[in-house]
Amino acid sequence: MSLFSIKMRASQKERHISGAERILPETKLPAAVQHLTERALHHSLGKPDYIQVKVEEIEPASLQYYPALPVSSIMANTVEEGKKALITLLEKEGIVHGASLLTLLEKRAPMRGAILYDLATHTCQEPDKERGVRVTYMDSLAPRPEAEKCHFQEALILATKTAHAPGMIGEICISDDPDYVTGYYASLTQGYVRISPLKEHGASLGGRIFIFDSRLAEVETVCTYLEKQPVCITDMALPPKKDPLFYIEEELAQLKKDNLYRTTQVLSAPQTTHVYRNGKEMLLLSSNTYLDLANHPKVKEASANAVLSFGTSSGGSRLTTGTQPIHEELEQALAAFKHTEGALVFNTGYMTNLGTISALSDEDTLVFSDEYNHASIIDGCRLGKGKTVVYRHLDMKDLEKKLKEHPCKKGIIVSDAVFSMDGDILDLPMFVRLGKEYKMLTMVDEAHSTGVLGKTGHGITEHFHYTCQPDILMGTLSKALGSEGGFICSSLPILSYLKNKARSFIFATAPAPSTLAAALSSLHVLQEEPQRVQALQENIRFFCRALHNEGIEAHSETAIIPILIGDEKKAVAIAAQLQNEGLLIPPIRYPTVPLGTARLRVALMATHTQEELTYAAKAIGKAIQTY
Ligand code: WAQ
Ligand code: MG
Repeated sequence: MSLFSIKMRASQKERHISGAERILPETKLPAAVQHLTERALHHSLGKPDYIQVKVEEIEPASLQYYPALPVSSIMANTVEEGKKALITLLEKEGIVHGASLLTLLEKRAPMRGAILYDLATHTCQEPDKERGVRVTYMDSLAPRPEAEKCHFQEALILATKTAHAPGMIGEICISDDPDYVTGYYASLTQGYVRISPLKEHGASLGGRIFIFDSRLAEVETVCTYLEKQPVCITDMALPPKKDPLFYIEEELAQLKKDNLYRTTQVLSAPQTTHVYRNGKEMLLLSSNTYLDLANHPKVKEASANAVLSFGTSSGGSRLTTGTQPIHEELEQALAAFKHTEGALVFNTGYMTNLGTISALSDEDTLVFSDEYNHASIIDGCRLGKGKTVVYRHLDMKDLEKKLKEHPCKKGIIVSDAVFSMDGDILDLPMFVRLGKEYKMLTMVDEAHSTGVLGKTGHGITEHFHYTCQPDILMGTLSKALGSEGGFICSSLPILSYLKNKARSFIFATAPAPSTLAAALSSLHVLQEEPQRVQALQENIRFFCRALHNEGIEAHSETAIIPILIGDEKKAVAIAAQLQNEGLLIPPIRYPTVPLGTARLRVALMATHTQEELTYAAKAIGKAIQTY
């Protein structure tokens, strides 16, 4: 069987980014080339502009096999202690001037290879002083985590090969990775001794010293072995595992450092314009209950009555025992409201998008998705088997360009009707036209347009005077409709398809009757009290004007009025000050919006008064000036 050595090296101009090597049979070569290339392309140091992949055949008979050195660890409290431990290990080897050897590392770094220190003459013998000696042609038979560089395993392979070099006494190693403070001493007599820490966090100091004795072997022999001899390590310890909580805590600490840490906060009182936080009354300016129906007497009564008539749970999936009369009644009402053949209700808006898009996106499908689409759309695309093409936000020219560039057997174009963090509106006529022209299914998420857009709140199709209709209208029951859940309004074949294929529909207990009764009642209220929609639209105009009077840029035709702040920390501080003044407007940050575009996301209700909105605009103006 032929064996090959494969080496990858990625660099950026003068800077080394990453490197790796393997010794593999021919059959594994193509996968390894692909893998190493991918690894080179996705390195935390950035994209390389030069990737070298070198493949050479090696003589199987020349390959030497060694078991990995036995591994042990020394945990020190300080770098000082770590270095002392290292010096003690060197003394056991008969090397008494360990401390001065260590200063050699500082003097010589950075080097790509190692210092070759001769114990007999106390001199450095590496032929290329600037580069040092580089150990190559090594690998292990044991499985390794392929995703990223594992410092420990790569070091153990190198250390085991090096320890078997003729005349070798031992090796000292400190990583040049600023965040990797664990180093080691390795020799045949003492094994691989990990020592942590050997340097301070953030220090770029790193290097290796190979200590050999020229009385036992000539420099040339050592170098030839290190640089040319293929070695395979036969058995290898898995990387020592950290306590699983370590990774959780590390990630949380990072979020806090980046001002991206979030917590939940209790609001007591129903979701309406005034709520209580920590016993203090606050004006709620960020709720999605745009028509203030979650606390409407009729809606509450309908929900309570549903509990009394049908109990507290639907008790099963819609396809087994979970369909009650209210499920079908609501679906009929939604279909009538959106002028479609039918409707299908899901437990949440998130599950609606997740289940619908993933069900429609099979291997042959391309999904074209606006870059600012809601996370539930993005996750639906990720879960689907098809590929996703992202087009620029609301840019129908870019969408058309991408439709041309990516011909496909089947396709879906999906967009929010009103974008949840920007409040801007889709150009539906153009969107539907492109869908027809390119034979794509069109899907529009009406989470923030139902009850908000159109003279009577029917949403985006009413907004565009019923001149066009996408194939699939998705919506939520949890926003203007004051309840909880999501729905699809569409044609009967599409709905039957979803009933059979959308896993978030099939494998979930159907929403409770009380939830659906609330939504159904909200739909009735919306139709009986269209003035709510007009009041909301008037509030939107009024509040944008009030903000302008405070010198704040704000435009919106929807209930969502973003006030751009930019910096995450600043957005958090401004929101905190507003909270002190009795205004509840949480800051919206990455990953909900792109980094550096943190914002206050004001969401209005039909029932906010003009006095309240004037007060809020003034307080926002003042807070922005303070920070
Ligand atoms: N041959 C000789 N020297 C090398 C080589 C090589 N193939 N690769 C790196 N060096 C030298 C070079 O001077 C680097 O600056 C230095 O070693 C450190 O290299 O058990 O990550 O790749 O968890 O940063 C130790 C793991 C990790 C301890 C070592 O080394 C553990 C590490 P790095
Ligand atoms: Mg390194």
